Amino acid sequence: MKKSLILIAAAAMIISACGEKNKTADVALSTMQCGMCSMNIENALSGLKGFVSIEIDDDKKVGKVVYEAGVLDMAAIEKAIAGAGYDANDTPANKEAYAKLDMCCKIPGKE
Ligand SMILES: [Cu+2]
Repeated sequence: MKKSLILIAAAAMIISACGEKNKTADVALSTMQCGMCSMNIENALSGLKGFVSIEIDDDKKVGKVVYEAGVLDMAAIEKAIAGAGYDANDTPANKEAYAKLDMCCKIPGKE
């Protein structure tokens, strides 16, 4: 009896630890234009320590990002996306990175 209680407690600890570890957040990607932008953004994040995944809705221009809390935070995620040439929430795109984007990835009418 005592043994099974300990096992249950251990399992509960493992489950809650997993739940705490990964955080999911939406990031507004208002300046992205096409599927290539999604790839650029994914590439920019893939090198970050603590990055788990991002699921980008091209139509809504929103990314659902999963990351390890305590290792990575939203500020670093926004900075990496901005560094790839895209606005991320309220963090504006890096101008030099934006200038290097392919034409299809630029905002129509904005060089
Ligand atoms: Cu694009």
